[in-house]
Amino acid sequence: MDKKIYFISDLHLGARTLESPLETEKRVVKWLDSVKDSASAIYLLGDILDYWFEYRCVVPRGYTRFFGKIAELTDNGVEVHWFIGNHDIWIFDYLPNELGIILHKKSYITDICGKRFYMGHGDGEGKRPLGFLFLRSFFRNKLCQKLYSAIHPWWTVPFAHGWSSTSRKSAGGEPKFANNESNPLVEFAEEYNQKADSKIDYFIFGHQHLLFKRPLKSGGEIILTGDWIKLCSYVEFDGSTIELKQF
Ligand SMILES: [Mn+2]
Repeated sequence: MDKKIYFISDLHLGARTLESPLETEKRVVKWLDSVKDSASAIYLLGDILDYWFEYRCVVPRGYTRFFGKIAELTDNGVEVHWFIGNHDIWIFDYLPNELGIILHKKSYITDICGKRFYMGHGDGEGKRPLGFLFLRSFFRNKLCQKLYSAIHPWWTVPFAHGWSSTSRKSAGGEPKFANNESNPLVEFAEEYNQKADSKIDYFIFGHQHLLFKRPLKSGGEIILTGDWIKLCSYVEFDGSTIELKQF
């Protein structure tokens, strides 16, 4: 393979808790610019936007530079896959049609250059607190989404941004893990490869805002993609080796 595959997650663009949301967006765009010629595909592994809700006829403001750059890449034949996270859940048909992205609502297994990948945001696997599971199914419920969309954005948008900032510190947000404690995603991957007939070579997840690559006892490796709040990290696969990098 003469081109490369890239993975990033947890940009949380537009988050009120970012020091400068615009600077983060510009930095991401710079990174996209730096990889656009070498990339055959880019996997956005969720929580790319801190909050987003597509109504049938209108969409939220912001993210102009980022969206423009993604559209430029897909127009030039780069495959861009976008996995919804637990913040950018409500992407429906607008972003796929407008930006030419391939939308994934759940984790996805695929073979690239003879390696088997299991990738997703990471909020759908492993042991999670009950409160988180309840909110996850509530947020993903079609009827709840319909009802929510009937409320004027005047009320919902400020609420959602407030919720998103506070939830990062509680059960609804990203779990906090130290690198060495037992990690539900690592446990999930271990168990999966123990039982699987065709083992996964690389499990790749975001969500935890950790950046690491670890061999599994049951075979294969697990990679966490970090974030763009502190780490500005990404994962690069050139067809034979996989590397963690920072921009
Ligand atoms: Mn997340």
